[in-house]
Amino acid sequence: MSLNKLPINEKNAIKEYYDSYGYVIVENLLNHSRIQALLDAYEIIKHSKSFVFFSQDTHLPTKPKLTQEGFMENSILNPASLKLWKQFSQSVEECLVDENITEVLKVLSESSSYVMMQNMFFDKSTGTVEHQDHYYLDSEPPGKMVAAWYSLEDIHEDAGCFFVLPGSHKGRVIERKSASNFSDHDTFVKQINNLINEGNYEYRSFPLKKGDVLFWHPYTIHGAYNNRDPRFSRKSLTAHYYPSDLAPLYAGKVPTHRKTSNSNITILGSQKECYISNAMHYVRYVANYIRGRGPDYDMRRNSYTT
Ligand SMILES: O=C(O)CCC(=O)C(=O)O
Ligand SMILES: [Fe+2]
Repeated sequence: MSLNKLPINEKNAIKEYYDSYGYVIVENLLNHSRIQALLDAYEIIKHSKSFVFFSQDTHLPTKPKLTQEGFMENSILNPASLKLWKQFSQSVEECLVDENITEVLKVLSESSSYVMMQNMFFDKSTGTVEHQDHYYLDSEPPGKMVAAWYSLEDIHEDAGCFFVLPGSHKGRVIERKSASNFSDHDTFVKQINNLINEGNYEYRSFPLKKGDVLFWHPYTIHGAYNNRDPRFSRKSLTAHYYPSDLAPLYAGKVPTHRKTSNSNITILGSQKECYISNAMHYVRYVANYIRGRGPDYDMRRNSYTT
């Protein structure tokens, strides 16, 4: 099937497609020089012996482990908050607050300013299990968050493509049972599988081109395939934004924000909180090493197949 990609000036078509299918691809949205600045900064940190980050796929503080081909095995949670790695975090942030992004967000959720609540960086596919983002994070009231998947290179179809299940945003939504922990995550994965079987949804996967951005709804079921050929990386960013007149779902206290170069986007968490959380990755890395502690949950599909 050919991919239905829309140019940024087709605003009505972008909104209609998103509302109908629960996702939309806007082609060539992200500036290639911003991508290059990020990839240059990444090449430096991935070889650094002192780089510790929180791995999004295994939910553990981790050091870079590279494949034979030189790609990092784990995805990075909140790369834009790694303030101890300034060049890298700043270049991630510049991609995620690009003015073209707010142009599309405005069309999709009819607000003029946004808060970015989470972001991720992938070098290769970690084979993300099927899920709805709403279980982990959303706006309050729910359903107004918009997620974005940024292609940082031309993605090969064997690279472990990102996929969505079109129309699944109109079906049932699975809630997290406890606001404060993810203890029912295994049940959630099973419930999502049941929804997929009941709804008989199609899987639509995306070998996107560098600079393309895919936006999706917090109720849309999505995930990523495992890599099928180790020669192919799948360099990508993702971020989740909610309209700034709303609150984040499950927020225990009034959240702090930091400003960005785009006056219409702030990011959850102050500069000081970023430094503290970055330093805590080192503390937890050492503590986990000593105590042999495991993760609270895991996002890799391989962890759920028997
Ligand atoms: O790119 C992936 O593998 C998954 C990303 C994702 O699920 C997200 O950002 O919400
Ligand atoms: Fe997701």
